[in-house]
Amino acid sequence: MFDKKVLAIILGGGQGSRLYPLTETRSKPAVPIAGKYRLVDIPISNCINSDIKRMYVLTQFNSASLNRHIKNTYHFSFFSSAFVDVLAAEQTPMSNSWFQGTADAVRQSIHHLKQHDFEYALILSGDQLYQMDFQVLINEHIRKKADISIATLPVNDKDAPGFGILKTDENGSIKTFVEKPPLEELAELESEVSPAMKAEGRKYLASMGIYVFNRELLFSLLDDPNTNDFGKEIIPQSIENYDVVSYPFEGYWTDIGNIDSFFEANLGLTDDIPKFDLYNVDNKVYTHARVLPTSKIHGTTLDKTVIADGCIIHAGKIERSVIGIRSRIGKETTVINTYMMGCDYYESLEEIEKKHLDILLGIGERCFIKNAIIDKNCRIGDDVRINGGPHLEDRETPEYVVKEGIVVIKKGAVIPKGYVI
Ligand code: ADQ
Ligand code: ADP
Repeated sequence: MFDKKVLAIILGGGQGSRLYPLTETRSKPAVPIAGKYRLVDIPISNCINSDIKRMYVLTQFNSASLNRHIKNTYHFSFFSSAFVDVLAAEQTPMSNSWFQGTADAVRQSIHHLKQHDFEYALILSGDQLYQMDFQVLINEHIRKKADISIATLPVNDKDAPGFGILKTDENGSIKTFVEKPPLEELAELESEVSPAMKAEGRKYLASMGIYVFNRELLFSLLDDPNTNDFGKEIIPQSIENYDVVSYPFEGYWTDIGNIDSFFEANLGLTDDIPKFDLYNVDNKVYTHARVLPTSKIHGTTLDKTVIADGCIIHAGKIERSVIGIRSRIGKETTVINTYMMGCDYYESLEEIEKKHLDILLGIGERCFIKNAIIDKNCRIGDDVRINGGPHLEDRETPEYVVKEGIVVIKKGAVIPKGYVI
């Protein structure tokens, strides 16, 4: 059984350019995180844990890996009407353009949404790391008889210009909403926040991009073809005419829409007590259940490191790193501050011999890898040195990209023996 009042719509990504090159060959929801999951597993798991089991994932780019992941992972009973479906930007007789923004993405999928019975549309972003019980949000929306509810979180002045910032009246109704305000407008947007938040300098209420809309209101707002974006148009216009209510949230929440925040969110999982709890049995994060062997580690000093299943590791030292499924790391190699996504498959000895492969999948021997993201299926030869950090300038080659000091090795790249970055 599940909540039949709610239909979830997960905004899976626009161009995905901020996560490039991780989105070069796959859509954003399919980007691997935390060694064994994909980005889309986070909002989907939050929905499942909240008894919401009808979900559409809207994406601009219909990658094979996203479809395979969803198809292989989320099986609901044959007799249930629960589903997770991917809706990719498609050309229909009504429209020949791609999604122009978040609201336009929902508008272009409206014929799919209208086929379902539901009272509330729960609209979620696909690139955030958090755990939230959406039932509490929906119940508050109903209790307050709101037209639209927005989950909100206090942020500091450094982060505020990146969000929709709002102010409420004493009942929590939103009276002011400015999408991405410039620094000089911030003074007028301060809110009363809890003493704990104030002490951290988090005095602006930010929209988390998590919305509840009453069904008919959503459809009527989308009737106006000039409203392409929730943050830029729909929400600022709606606060004039409808009761738009803030749902305050103070748990861990982070946007993982760019390389830097994606990197830190992954490495944050290696902290003693990570802010994002993957070990909570009441709030499981679901993903593809693979039948992989346990990981085998030989002669390696491990510190603050998370290692997924199916790895074969002979490294000398691994520190503050996340090592993904089926990773292979050779002898005397050092890996520091690195997210290695792992591999989709193993290479058999026959294959290696037949194809005369001299650089194998994974990381070779005597390498030094620091401040890097290594996408899936990479081959890094022996004696390679990758030393990421602020001393490196942003640049791109066919094999890798440097963004804000983080070296991102592209999916399937081959880094020759002895190469230095
Ligand atoms: P942003 O995150 O800047 O601000 P946006 O880039 O439009 O907004 O993305 C919202 C979500 O929708 C992301 O998950 C994105 O990948 C996805 N998305 C964007 N365009 C899409 C498209 N055409 N098709 C499918 N998915 C698409 C928004 C709000 C702010 C709020 C922040 C919170 O506008 O008010 O503060 O989210 O992160
Ligand atoms: P996982 O959920 O385990 O990451 P995926 O659904 O991404 O798995 O599938 C792994 C992909 O790798 C599959 O499409 C599989 O066909 C592919 N694959 C398996 N063996 C090989 C190989 N030898 N060469 C290239 N791709 C392979």
